[in-house]
Amino acid sequence: MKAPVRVAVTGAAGQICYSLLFRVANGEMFGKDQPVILQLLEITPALKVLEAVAMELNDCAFPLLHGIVPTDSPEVAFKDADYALLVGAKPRGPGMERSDLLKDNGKIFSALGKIVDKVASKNIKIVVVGNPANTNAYILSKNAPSINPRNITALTRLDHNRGLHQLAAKVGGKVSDIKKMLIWGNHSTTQVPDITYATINGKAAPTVVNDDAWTRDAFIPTVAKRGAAVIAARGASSAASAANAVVDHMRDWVLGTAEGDWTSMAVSSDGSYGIEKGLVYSYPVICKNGDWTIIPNLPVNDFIKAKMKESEKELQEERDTCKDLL
Ligand code: NAX
Repeated sequence: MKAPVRVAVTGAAGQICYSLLFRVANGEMFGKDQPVILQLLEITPALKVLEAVAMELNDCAFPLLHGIVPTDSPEVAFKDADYALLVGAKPRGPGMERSDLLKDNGKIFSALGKIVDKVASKNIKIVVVGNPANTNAYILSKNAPSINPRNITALTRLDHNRGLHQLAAKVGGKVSDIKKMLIWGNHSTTQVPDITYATINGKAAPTVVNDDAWTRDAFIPTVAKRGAAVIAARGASSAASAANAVVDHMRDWVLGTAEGDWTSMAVSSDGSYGIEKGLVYSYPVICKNGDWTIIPNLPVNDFIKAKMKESEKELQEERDTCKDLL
């Protein structure tokens, strides 16, 4: 049996974590031979609910779950953590401007960054889920200078998975027939879902779809605004599908992407595709041996390029709003 890995999870008593934690404890994220210790962080008023989550986790009797540490102390939650799933964030309240949300959540992530820098494993792999996810990851990275920025990512896998479903539904196929879906940019409505390189049973998706107007006017906005559509239908934001995407993101990063496919991850830009270096931007990546590589030199058409720039601009604006936290 392998030694257990320590997984810090924030917002652990919230909606997403109520799906996520059980799947991590069941071996779906790190493999069926990898025990885990869950180090669960919540704010103090949510500790009672967190205790109940811990009780339920224990009552599942997962063989791979070697320990649970529920706490309201970030120092305890991140101590020696090998992985971090950063879900906890403040939701946007009534009358709150996007810039207020940015600043409030930015404060959470700058504080967490300093603590990660101090107490976590130097090889920690982090995925940020709490919104605005890309900019929160950027802020955390700037406040954790001893952690390689390559190890601090943000979640766009839910958008990627939403794209797979929309494309499969359009052609009456299965999601498993599709490879090389792609989300560029920010996890926001400026994201750029792109099927240019996708294949369906090995055939070029744009040729199979044969409907550029659908791709431009239906596919892109439907995927980009799917979060709002779920809120409108459910009265709460996506939870189980977000948890599933976190599992997919981390599993692929740690255990590798499938042969012949890639995935979408928001990672620290190396300047690829003309995007400002250091911004946390969603790219197509392959993962191998616990590391990711951006797919280089894809030919990008002018329509997509313009949209990629818009998303970059939004990320630059978000970053500038939070300058005092960097
Ligand atoms: P919930 O409000 O159900 O849960 C959030 C939890 O975080 C709460 O229990 C709260 O007490 C806790 N929390 C707040 N501040 C904290 C702090 N400083 N330290 C530790 N815990 C803290 O929200 P949920 O539905 O679970 O969503 C969580 C976040 O995910 C939100 O920011 C949401 O916007 C974001 N999402 C991101 C997605 C993505 O694809 N990147 C998709 C789904 C989701 O919208």
